[in-house]
Amino acid sequence: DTKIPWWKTATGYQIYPRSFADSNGDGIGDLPGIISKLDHLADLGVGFIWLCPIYASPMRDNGYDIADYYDIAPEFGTLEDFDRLVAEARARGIRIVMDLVVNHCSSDHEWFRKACETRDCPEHDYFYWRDAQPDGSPPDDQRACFGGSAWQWVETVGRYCYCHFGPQQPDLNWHNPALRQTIYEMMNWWLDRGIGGFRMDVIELVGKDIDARHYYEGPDMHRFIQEMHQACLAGRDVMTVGESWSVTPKTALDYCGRDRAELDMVFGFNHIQAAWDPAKGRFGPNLFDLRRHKAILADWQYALADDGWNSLYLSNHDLPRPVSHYACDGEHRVRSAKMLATVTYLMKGTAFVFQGEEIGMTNVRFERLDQFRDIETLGQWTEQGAQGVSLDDFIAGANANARDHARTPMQWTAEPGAGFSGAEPWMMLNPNHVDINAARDRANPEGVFEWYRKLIALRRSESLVWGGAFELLLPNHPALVAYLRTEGARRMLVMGSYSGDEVHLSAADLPLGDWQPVLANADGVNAPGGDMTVPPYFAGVWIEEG
Ligand code: TEU
Ligand code: CA
Repeated sequence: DTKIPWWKTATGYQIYPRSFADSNGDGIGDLPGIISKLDHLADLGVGFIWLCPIYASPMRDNGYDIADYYDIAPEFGTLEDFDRLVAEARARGIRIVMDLVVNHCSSDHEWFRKACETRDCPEHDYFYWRDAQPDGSPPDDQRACFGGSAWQWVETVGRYCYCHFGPQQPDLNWHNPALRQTIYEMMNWWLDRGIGGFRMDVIELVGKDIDARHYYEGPDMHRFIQEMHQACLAGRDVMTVGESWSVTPKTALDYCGRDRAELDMVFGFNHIQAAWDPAKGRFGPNLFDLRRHKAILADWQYALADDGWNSLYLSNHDLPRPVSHYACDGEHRVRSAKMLATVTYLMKGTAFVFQGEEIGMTNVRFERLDQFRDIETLGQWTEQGAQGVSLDDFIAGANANARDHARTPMQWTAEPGAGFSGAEPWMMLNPNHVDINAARDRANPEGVFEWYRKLIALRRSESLVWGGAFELLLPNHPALVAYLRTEGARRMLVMGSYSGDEVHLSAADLPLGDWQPVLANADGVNAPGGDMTVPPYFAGVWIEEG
């Protein structure tokens, strides 16, 4: 079917540039490093790269604080390197999707510098300013994501400025029409350079009503996204995916329904947040509940069955490593990695693989505060430590969920430096790179990489994957995820076990069919519809030709 847009059958690969490959021995990954690894991605079969921010930035939040939207951070390279990346990737059939961070910029951006000099310049209104209360305190008690008050006092203009994330990430005032036009111009400049689209950072935060303290999915969000679509996206063959921590299956089509002219997809986080303590967020993990997890994912599948489109992911640069988080990162690591990818990426939607996932990289065992680098981890320790949380408890929470896990350097080889860099990396390497690395995994036909390669090929070749209707099976089973994908008379059955023990199924548990095996990460397992003994972390895929 030629009407299917390229990004529906493609698999994306997310790169966190700082931690991917260092070409010049300064301990920091860079664009030439990425170019040198493009064959790894071409072998994997990916159709696009989501590149985390590479713009000029003081890097307080590793690039999610942009000082110049038209330039590349010097430690990452130059615009020439970027153009070369786009061209070299295209030569391998890979598009470059950029991270668009426009809810906020860096306090080093010249807009903010001007805005702080005087109230009487156009840039002053590019930010949200409010007066102090009579006693000098901030307008309200809103806390910033990375700790402290969300309000930063700027003495030169005698006002507080709203900063949702960190004190050096002032929020941009989307209610200023000139600012919006400036952003659209910048987006068009990158699109004209030949990029494949945008991943839009916290797009749910544009259009907020600061005074009503209505931040997420605020009153003007959809109006602004529609305007952006008209100004930049309409008529271009690009893909867009908006990050939204607040979107639910009920509101998803408001962003990506076909009559909306907004975005192609959203990244939702309902299933991630279900495993967090509502008050403590990621640093207060709750027990993982597979029944709840798969119910949420199934709700998303059903909500976007006929309109809109799902994004499918196991991790990203803000989340722990999936084998450690959901399954087993010890004895059954390889099998776990295959199982998680199988049940996630054969749902209906576009798959996003995060760097290192394709070789089954794991969490780190952090022991000391000085091993963390993330502004969120360090800021939250300041905040929670002051509230009486002990360092041991905090480190336990951070070991479960800190963003740092995703950011340890990519493990290419067993050598010192892991083939990532010849120098001391900007953040610690996981010591297990001696065993877990791309060179070793790729040399093994039973490795994780080879499984991902097959799965990604199946996503491209099998119309059941992009077109088949989804139906969750065994919704109440505590250890198995199973579902059907159906298109006409053909069916695909996907099953994965999240258990470290054997699981027994009887004949009535799964539909009987003429099931032909397509993929299995362990041998000797019966076809569905009969008695089955399911080995630990098993994954299987069967197709019935009908
Ligand atoms: O993340 C949004 C975001 O809100 C979180 O990842 C946040 O850490 C979490 O909700 C609270 O625990 C995006 C980017 O993905 C992230 O890397 C940036 O730090 C953030 O926006 C600010 O740009
Ligand atoms: Ca470098």
